[in-house]
Amino acid sequence: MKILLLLLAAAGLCWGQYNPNTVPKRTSIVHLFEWRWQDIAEECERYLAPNGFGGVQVSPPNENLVITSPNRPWWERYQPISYKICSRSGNEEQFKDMVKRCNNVGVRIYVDAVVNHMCGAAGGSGTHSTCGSYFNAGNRDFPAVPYSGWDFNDGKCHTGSGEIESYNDIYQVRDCRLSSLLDLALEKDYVRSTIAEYMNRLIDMGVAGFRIDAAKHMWPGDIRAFLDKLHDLNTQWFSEGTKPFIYQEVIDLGGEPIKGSEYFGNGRVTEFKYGAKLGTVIRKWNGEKMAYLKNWGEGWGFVPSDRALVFVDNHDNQRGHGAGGASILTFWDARLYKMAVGFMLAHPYGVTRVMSSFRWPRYFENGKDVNDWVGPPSNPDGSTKSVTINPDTTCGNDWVCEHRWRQIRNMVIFRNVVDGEPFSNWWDNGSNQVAFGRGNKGFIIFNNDDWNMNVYVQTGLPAGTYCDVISGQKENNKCTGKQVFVSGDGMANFQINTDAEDPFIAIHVDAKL
Ligand code: AAO
Repeated sequence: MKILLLLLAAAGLCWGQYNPNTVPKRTSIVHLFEWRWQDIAEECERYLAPNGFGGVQVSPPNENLVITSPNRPWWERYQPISYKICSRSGNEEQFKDMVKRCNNVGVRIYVDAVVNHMCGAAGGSGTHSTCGSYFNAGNRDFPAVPYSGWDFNDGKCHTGSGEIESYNDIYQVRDCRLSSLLDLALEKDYVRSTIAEYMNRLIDMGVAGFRIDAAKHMWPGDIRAFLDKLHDLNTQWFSEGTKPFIYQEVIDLGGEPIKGSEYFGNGRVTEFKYGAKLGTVIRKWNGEKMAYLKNWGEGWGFVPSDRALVFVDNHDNQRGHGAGGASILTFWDARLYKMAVGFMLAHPYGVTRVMSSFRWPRYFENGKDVNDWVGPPSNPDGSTKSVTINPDTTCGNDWVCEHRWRQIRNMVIFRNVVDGEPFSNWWDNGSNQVAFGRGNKGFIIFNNDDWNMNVYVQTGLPAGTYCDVISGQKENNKCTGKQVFVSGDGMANFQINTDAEDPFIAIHVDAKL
């Protein structure tokens, strides 16, 4: 008995924070990439809360280098100059207002924490930063933090160039520069404390957790050291003793010595195999079929479900940065993309993140998008354009708002309805027609074959007439889409033509007529 209690106490002391701290029955995160704080605050109130979104991943809020060649790329926000809350998304007052208003309607805010490095070595010197703070990249001088030469890893990296030259050397990956970005010396208590102080300011404002950018480029123990210094969440919105949600960006597609599992002690990790494999399957590349998805999850060599943060695409691999390759599905391939996001949201594996993008003038030369750098929709003075809402609820000003697409939004709701229910009633035709349920709460069926589908399958659902939430939804007890009739034994007939606009159907108990 004593030993059991000791073990339980030890588990309780274990720092890792795997829970997204969402309100009950809200299960998904949306990444509102490059959105302004004011727009996010409004989106929480007018759309995310009413539609059951759990939280928002926001772009890095701290001061960054202003890059004019190319002209204000989205990636300048991954080059910190200081930890002042001051970026193209807004100032500190606007950030605080957003966190408060989102929390007040039960939508959490997760900050993208860029703490592995500062700006690039060739960032120059001056005040060309989003808040006008002076810095000198050449001298490693960032007085607005302050950091100086002592706080960087220059002496520790052993490659000739000072850059990561091989991902097969775990020391280079952690101690050298990623794409020339000045690498912070995270073994120093001063650096750890400075980072923790930045994160604590955000926690005190009401932030619910963090994406740890470039976590693979930091030693797991160094991350642990600054996480250990973090406050519990603000008790205005969270119960006492709640730790921030942590998900670490570790790209592990296999084939490199650094494994995602090394980071489990700190929190969840981004499972990049998920989107890369799902894209391959839905595109039917390499002989893959949806029937093989029967054991999706750990069965495919992914990290354990309770350690995974998953997504179909992210802000990097939707434009050829980072990892995942050509198989990654994005809004540019809308029909297949909706199927992939639908599959992800219906499947119990992992904490799910939905991408919400801006449109850019994608243009391929020799297989590479030469406009992969283009920043958010912006005005001539460089300020980010607001997100306008069209009468049909879609977004204007080149904001794509995938999270507002009916099929995706309704699957976010589906995931909430089936939360906690087991994966059940798998069916497949040995090819690309598959279906599965979530206990007796929801059911989804796909036809990704080149022929029509007409089948009777077991749904596990109570008898009744259900409204398909892909082709429409239940409104005032009427269905604006297809109807599905489930008989007393749980069986139902599904017909999906190969040329259907969206070749999948999803039903759940809250969409029963
Ligand atoms: C920009 C310029 C650079 C310039 C620099 C400094 O583009 O030319 O040197 O400024 O002036 C973003 C942009 C960068 C940008 C940076 C700073 O993506 O282009 O640099 O802001 O402005 C690695 C990291 C991963 C990182 C990813 C992009 O491990 O952490 O690269 N993602 C995060 C953010 C990202 C951000 C940063 C980090 C930096 O999400 O937005 O960068 O804060 C392999 C490795 C991966 C590695 C990739 C790419 O992947 O495994 O760890 O990701 O290479 O280098 C197959 C393999 C797969 C492999 C992949 C690509 O898929 O299976 O393992 O090929 O080779």
